[in-house]
Amino acid sequence: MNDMTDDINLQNTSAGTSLDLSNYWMPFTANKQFKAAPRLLKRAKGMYYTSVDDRQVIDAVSGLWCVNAGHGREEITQAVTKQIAEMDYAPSFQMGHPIAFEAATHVAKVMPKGLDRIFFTNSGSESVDTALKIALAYHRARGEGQRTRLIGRERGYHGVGFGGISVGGISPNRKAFSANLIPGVDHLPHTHSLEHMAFSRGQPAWGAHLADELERIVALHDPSTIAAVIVEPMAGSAGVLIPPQGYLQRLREICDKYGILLIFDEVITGFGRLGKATASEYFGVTPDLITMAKAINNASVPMGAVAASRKVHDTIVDNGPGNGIELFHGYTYSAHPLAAAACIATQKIYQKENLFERAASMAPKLEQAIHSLKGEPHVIDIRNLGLVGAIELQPREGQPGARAYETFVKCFEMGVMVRYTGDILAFAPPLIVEDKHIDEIFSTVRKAIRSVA
Ligand code: PXG
Ligand code: PLP
Repeated sequence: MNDMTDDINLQNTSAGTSLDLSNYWMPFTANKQFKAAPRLLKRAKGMYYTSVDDRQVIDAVSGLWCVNAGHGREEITQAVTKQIAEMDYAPSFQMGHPIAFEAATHVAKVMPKGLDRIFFTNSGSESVDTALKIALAYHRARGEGQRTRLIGRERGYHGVGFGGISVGGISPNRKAFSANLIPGVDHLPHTHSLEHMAFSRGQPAWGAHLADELERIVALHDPSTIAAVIVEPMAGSAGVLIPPQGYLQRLREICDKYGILLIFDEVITGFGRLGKATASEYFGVTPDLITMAKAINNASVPMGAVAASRKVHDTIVDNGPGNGIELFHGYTYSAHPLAAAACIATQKIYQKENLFERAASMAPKLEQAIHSLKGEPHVIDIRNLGLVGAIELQPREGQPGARAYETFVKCFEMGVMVRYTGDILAFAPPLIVEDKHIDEIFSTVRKAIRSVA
């Protein structure tokens, strides 16, 4: 019996009267700070969470950028319930089940033309490590096994696997593990500049030239050593960094020139966030591999995937042994039946309700609402693209992140759940959002910003 419990009295816990907060070591959370003043949710429907103290909290960030169809969708509940009763689990190594194939077909249908070979994982982090391994396997299969170098970007977030933090560019995520990051990685500069792009609406006009840094990196290492470049087409996690006009096109050109694979990490941008199925479609730039997760099944059951071009897939599979495994990679839960059932139900909702188009049609409303906060205290930038927005606050002297954290807590107390990173508040409401929800979100955020010193 552990007597180091940290009981807190809360109604409506499954235990009845009290909840012990000590055992659960929370991810990416200030555990001590949180447990001293917890923020707990117990229910969700549509645009709203209900907190354990029975307050309605509007979801301004789709959970964690993932519940794109809104909460509590009946069709998904039914599909998962039916599936668990019918077949709870089936292995995916040397065995298959029909709905895995069906889910892959649904996902392939909304990917850019030609990226229709789908490898399932259980998270964005796993998708990233999978895509990096596929890139290495591709070059090896075509007799260029010396192409091992991977290029990421500063301020990139690619999950928390060793591959993902190595190509990622978020310093606190790398620092404690720096001696053990995978070797042979270089980084492009990030594209964010307040000086040149503060208060831009949509894609900033400045910064396409930053893609040319790839030429410098290629010259330094020699193209024959480079396997892949991985970037988020729009960086979400590091604070909503919107690609300059022409930047992604230029990266594609340089990759093509040197035979380098281009990977778009669409874990956040996939499934309608920018108003198209993918950011690739939105920007008109087609990578060789796309990583996805989150909204693939409305985050109802953990699932991720990598979409590979036929060129990449066929090179690996056709060069493999006739009767042997072509790619030594996969997860126990790849294409888990519950995740696959949820994926199919989710994709049907997106299609039936035209949710990607809906995101595009709501984007101007979000743009207008968020930019109306220009001039509020400490606001040094506001940016937006599709159904994504960010407000950057002036950091408090010697206390980076404190001002945004306090604003985030205030918002939650006032009934809006936002996300913050550093001194940046991020917004990404479910694609079912209506005008009145956007008004509710930003009028509350305005009050919260005014109330924080
Ligand atoms: N790539 C990208 C581009 C992501 O945004 C991952 C990979 C990793 O996915 P998993 O499923 O392993 O977490 C992500 C995840 C935030 C926030 O608010 C963003 C993510 C996760 C948690 C919080 O910035 N993105
Ligand atoms: N560790 C051990 C001991 C295992 O047996 C396995 C899978 O069989 C794993 C890790 C990997 O687990 P997963 O396939 O869920 O990623």
